[in-house]
Amino acid sequence: MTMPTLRRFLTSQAQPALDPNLIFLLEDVAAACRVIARHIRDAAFEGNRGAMDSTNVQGEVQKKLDVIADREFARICSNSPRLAALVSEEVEEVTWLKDPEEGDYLLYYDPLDGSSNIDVNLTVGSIFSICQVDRDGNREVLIPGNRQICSGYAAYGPTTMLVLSTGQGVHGFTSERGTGDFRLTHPEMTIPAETSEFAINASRFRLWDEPVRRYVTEVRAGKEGPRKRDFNMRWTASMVADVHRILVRGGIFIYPADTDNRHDGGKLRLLYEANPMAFLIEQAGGAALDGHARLLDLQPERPHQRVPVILGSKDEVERLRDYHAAG
Ligand code: P6P
Repeated sequence: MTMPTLRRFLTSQAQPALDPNLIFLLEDVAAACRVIARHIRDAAFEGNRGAMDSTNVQGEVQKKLDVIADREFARICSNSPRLAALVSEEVEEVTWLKDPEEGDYLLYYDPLDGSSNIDVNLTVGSIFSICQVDRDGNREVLIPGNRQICSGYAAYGPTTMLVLSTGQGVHGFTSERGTGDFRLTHPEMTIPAETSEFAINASRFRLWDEPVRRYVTEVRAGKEGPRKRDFNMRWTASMVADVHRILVRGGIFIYPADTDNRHDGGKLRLLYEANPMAFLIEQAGGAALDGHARLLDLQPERPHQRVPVILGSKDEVERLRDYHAAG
């Protein structure tokens, strides 16, 4: 079958067969993403554009669709067999669904990432990560990214895509008109080691440390500069869209610590943004660091902990790592 459905793909994985309960959970995540895509599409007709008069645990003003997306994730996934807890960007506390047993799953998610793009009709996404309970009764959710079982994202753009990895490469599925089924359209997504495209919010130049300023100054200098080739810049203010572009054609994504966000640890959240994206990037042959260390090796200290993020094409990520090491 050339474009198997998500279920056919997951059940026919040649590598060690996936736990049926993980397949059930991934199908529930996919269902939640399909429902969220419909809410986004119909938001203008259902009075769901714009902001709530509330803020989330991050201190960010919540969009109506942030709240709806979080509610749909919880509603659709909570009955998944062997799912023990939910960790959501929109909810301060961990939601325990059952007494954890060894092998149960933990679902971490950013239900609607980049939601500031919603009202201007640009691509947004949902990001998810799945880990496992390592022993009966262990209510620990602060698990390093190198123990993720699976991660992925939905991209709500010109098409609705689901991109995920269960540790056997990265694969992209597109929701087809009519049934809404996710069908395999982007098998084995890989990232070239070399790239000439970088993604960073350049308006923050004055806030960056010297290694990042050096890197961006050099790539902006183009072929007349030390890199001896021209670079292109993209910044969508939607991590899902920027990471998807990198998985499709390469690139480097940089959200560094800076003088404005350093006291928070950075901008992006470790458990449900950095770790799931880092898992995908590494599975696709790229690299993902906090500037010095491998993101997947960081020991989380808080559920909503923030970290610096540098990820994408290996040659560029390692160059920026070397600049950080040189200070
Ligand atoms: P800035 C969206 O709010 C987000 O968490 C990521 O999706 C995105 O990469 C980043 O923040 C955008 O940050 O500083 O450009 O608004």
